[in-house]
Amino acid sequence: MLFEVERSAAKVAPGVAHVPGYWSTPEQHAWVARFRDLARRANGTPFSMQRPQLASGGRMSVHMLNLGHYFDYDGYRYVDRKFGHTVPALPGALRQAAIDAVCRAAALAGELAPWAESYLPDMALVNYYPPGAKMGMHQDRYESTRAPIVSFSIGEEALFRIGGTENRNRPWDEVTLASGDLIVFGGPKRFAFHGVPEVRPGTAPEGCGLAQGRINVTVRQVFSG
Ligand SMILES: O=C(O)CCC(=O)C(=O)O
Repeated sequence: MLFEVERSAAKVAPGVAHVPGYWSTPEQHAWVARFRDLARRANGTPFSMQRPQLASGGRMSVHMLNLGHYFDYDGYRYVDRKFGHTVPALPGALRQAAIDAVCRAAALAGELAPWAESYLPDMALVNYYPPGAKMGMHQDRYESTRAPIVSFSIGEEALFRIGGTENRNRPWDEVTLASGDLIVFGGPKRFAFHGVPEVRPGTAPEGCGLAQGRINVTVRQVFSG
């Protein structure tokens, strides 16, 4: 890049806060190692990292690993067990990282403040974007609480798009999510349509643990505590 554009923590929209560089490079590296290990352990179970089959018949281009609860596309609901296997646990450190992240985000977007004291995440979705993968505009609407979605990114830069709650159309806000960035959305944007139309090849920073592609982790509170 010829010019570095300064990126600072900001309120993107009511209920949406972005904190660039929230995780340091060593933290990103450690999380990538942890997610790889969790994915390896889930191999051979119904919860192995997989590209979900959509109702339309196609498969998503993103590979997903569910922790804490499993979002079953066969029924569009969260489950804890399948075929006699239990969903891999949500690591305590990830749960705590998400709680801390909501506090940080609430300082930027006051609409998130009610959750700073009460957020009890119980699920994480680890998304791996191989080169060329993207995610269409969708709502996260199968959780039974209105708790914010906490999203951590590692690896290649992505364009994150967040619009309204009615449909997939404009107007929307766009934010570049770089390695280590945090974005939290809740309050009036909790059920906003959002997606990732573009991941920028070759932008993963050295030392983050990923040579190519991108990991995004969304931490959620599916059930009330
Ligand atoms: O990859 C991202 O930044 C967004 C992921 C997402 O929208 C989701 O997991 O629902």
